[in-house]
Amino acid sequence: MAPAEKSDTTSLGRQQQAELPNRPDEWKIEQGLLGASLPILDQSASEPRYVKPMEYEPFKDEAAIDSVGDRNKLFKEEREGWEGYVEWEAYPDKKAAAHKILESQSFPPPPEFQMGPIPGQNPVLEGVRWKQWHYALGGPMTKVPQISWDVVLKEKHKDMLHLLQFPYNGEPPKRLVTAAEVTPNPLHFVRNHGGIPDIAKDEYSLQLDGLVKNPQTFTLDDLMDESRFPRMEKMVTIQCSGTRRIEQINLYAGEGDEMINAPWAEGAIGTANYVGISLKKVIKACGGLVGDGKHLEFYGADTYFKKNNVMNYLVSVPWSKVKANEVMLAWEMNGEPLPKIHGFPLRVVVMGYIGARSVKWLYRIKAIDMPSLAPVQSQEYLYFNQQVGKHNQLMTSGIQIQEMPVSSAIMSPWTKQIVIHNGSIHCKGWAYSGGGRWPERVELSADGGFSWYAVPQEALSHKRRFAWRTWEIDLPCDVEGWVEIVCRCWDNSLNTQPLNVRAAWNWGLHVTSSAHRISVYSVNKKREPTRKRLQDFEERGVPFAPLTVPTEWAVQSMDDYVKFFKQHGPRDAENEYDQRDLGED
Ligand SMILES: Nc1nc2c(c(=O)[nH]1)N[C@H]1C(S)=C(S)[C@@H](COP(=O)(O)O)O[C@H]1N2
Ligand SMILES: [Mo]
Repeated sequence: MAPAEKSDTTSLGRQQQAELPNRPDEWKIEQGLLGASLPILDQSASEPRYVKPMEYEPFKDEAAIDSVGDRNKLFKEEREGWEGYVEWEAYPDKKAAAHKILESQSFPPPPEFQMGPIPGQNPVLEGVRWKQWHYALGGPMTKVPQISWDVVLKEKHKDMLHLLQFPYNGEPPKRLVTAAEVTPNPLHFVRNHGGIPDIAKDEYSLQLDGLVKNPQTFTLDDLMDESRFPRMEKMVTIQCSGTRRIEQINLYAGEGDEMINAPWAEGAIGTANYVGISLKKVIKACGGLVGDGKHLEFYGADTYFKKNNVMNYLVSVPWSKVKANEVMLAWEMNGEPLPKIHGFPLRVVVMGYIGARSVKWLYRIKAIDMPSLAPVQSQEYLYFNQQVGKHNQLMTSGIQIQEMPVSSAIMSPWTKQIVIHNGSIHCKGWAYSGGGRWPERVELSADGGFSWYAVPQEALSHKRRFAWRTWEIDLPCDVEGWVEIVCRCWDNSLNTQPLNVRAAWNWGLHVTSSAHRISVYSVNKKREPTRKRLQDFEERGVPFAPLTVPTEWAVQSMDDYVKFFKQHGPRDAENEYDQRDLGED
């Protein structure tokens, strides 16, 4: 166990409080720009008290760590040809050894990027703790962070925004999110909770057991045998429940996943054509479910860390979803074998559900009688009531997120952008609804959500169950200056989006389904005076930006100024009768 944090609290009399010295960044702290450095103000006792934030104290019990034995043997890779795959679920003793190693030392705390500044670099965050967890376990785990990053560099587009280097989390930049209706593989977002296993296709097999009549093991060739399992090809949108989380973070900090939550923008969503088979057929090939079999638990070969425990990535979906042929085992993505980073050689694609259920590097499916008890299902991806937070977060007070609600986002223009236009602002984006529902209408507002224009049908991409629709619109905007552009979607069940982030805000920072809002500085050239002014800037060779730098030359002559007041009367109103008429007193 880590040593208990020193109780770092100070009880202060009123006089003492007033005499506390300033810090160099006092102004920023006072203004909430460095919330993480702000001491907690405890007013619950008779005298107020400050509680300082936790401080990191490195410690390491070498003897305890050494006592677990040779890590190369203990954590050796489970199967020939499966690099980076350590089986944890079948070996409680191995889990206990890993737990002992992790508990016998401390690791750096997660960086505070929500209530403090977010680094301006790519990768944005490094994932120091996960790297150190892997190095601490030792054996084959040591090489996993480097191998995973090499895969990123090889398989992903050079312009990906790497939100977290390890485990890798990345999304395409806005200009590329909806550049095509089908996301090219190198641009599809990636959400990993651990390293990327490297599995040889010929050594691959999938175990199917638990509450099925005839447990079986299938090779990839078995699964690809069309005489046994009919092929399925489907365009599917996978959306991470963390999509657009940055809007919630910008409003209020929260916890997100226990694994540091990636500050996702609008790119944690992607659409691809998958080829594979329906899991239902594979369950049938095993003689169907028996007993209380109701859920299918998927096992991913990567290693997942949670509260000093080590495990494989496990989640489950209900049989009803499988029975509807909405759960696919896929080996092909957009005409290519699955990229390593997306789960090669086989992944689950659960249509219309949160991305977390679409398990990559699938090696086992177990039929069970209730939703998986594994932490990803029971402790993560919960949608809490807003009063649930750090101190009162019960697993059972959150809704386990499955079907994604209706949502949408504007990819162009960008928030805070100055847009010069001819009376309408061209906007682009995506809209999506989970659970097999689809966007029926996408609407935009240029006045903060008071009046709405519908995207014309011909400017929306094709309508499908389980896929997004991309859209474009010329949004009428006569107004100049700051305007708030808002986007919302109505799905085929006429569900729509809450209008502000607060309405959807939750401690886990999941499912930012509120209408997407951006502020844009509108310069409408259709107005003649504006057109002339801009022409003036151009002729003088002076750029319009930066917006906040005053114009160097007068836009109005002094003659015109005087003329105006002559014509319209002076600035101050005169009394109806002259004061002097009242006399002195
Ligand atoms: N084995 C495994 N499967 C996984 C994950 C993971 O970390 N490990 N992440 C899940 C989450 S949270 C999401 S959103 C999707 C993302 O799929 P992608 O990386 O192919 O875009 O994968 C899911 N499947
Ligand atoms: Mo996710």
